[in-house]
Amino acid sequence: MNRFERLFEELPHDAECALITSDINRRYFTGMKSSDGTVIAFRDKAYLIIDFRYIEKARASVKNAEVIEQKKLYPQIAELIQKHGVSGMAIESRTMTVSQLNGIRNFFRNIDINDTDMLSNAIDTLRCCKSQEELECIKKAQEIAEKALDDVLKFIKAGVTEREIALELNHRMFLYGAEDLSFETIVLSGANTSMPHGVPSDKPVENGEFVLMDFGAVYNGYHSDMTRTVCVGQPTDEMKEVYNIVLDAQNTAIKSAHGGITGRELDETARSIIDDAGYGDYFGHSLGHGVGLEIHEKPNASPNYMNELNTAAVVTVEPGIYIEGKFGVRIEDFVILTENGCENLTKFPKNLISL
Ligand SMILES: [Mn+2]
Repeated sequence: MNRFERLFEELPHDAECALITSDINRRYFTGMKSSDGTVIAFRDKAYLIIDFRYIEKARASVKNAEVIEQKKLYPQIAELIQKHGVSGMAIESRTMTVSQLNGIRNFFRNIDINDTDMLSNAIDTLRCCKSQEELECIKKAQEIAEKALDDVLKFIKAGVTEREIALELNHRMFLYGAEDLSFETIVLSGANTSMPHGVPSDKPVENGEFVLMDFGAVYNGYHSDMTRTVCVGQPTDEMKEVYNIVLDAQNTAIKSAHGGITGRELDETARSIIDDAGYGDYFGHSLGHGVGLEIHEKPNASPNYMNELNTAAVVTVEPGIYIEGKFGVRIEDFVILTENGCENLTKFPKNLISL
């Protein structure tokens, strides 16, 4: 089954037509990256309407949709709607702007526009289940990130700044084949490590400090995400203690992860260990999130996510403890859930490293 067929399996039986307008989902369905274009999918056929800039590439690469060069978008869509004899069209509620929706309502007056979350939810459900092909890209993205970190550990020493370490990581990831960074690389040191999403500064790393690095590479559209916290010189007993609690929480969550566990349950496996150690108030974010064509996507491993995490979902496991003014520790791997457990896609060691 191709992705369009799977989409209509996921949608209610009376859904006749889906208008896919977001860049990410257009790429998901057609396999082609572009900054513009529209997919219109019917139960028996899908079309990609795309402008002159992309038409050559689209005709050569898009296999599961008929490629049409964009002239006047809405009249072209209207023609297809008429050809397929449908009376309703679902839109991507979560990404379409109000202005786009108004435009569509004004033009397609006789078409029933479904502006609920139905289509966005159905696409999310598909994207939660990674194919072998997608997994290969994610693994490659992770390999690139780990190779970069391997190099950068040799570069980290007292006197080097957070920004310099971040630049080195970025440079190495691009060198090893990243098409982009998953997000702006986070490198923090010393007291700055207590800010989960701090921004790298010109602060030099000092002896006896933690260095926290959260980063990822993009390969063929797919993201990776990992965090390691290392020490320059010797950590204090308190630093070691906190590190080991986070590591224990992280390992326990990975051991508990399997297809069918709810996001809340998975979060709780790690959170209870941090709670029991007396650091519950210092773990102020959720355990993890889905990763794929976007760095943050469904499903979530968080206290608010009551749904089951499906088999073949890719999720991060990233507990942390952050003590304001002192230091923070986060350790992040990401895993693919299987029926009986999970496969850890992150191979980089997690023992506390002193550089
Ligand atoms: Mn993450």
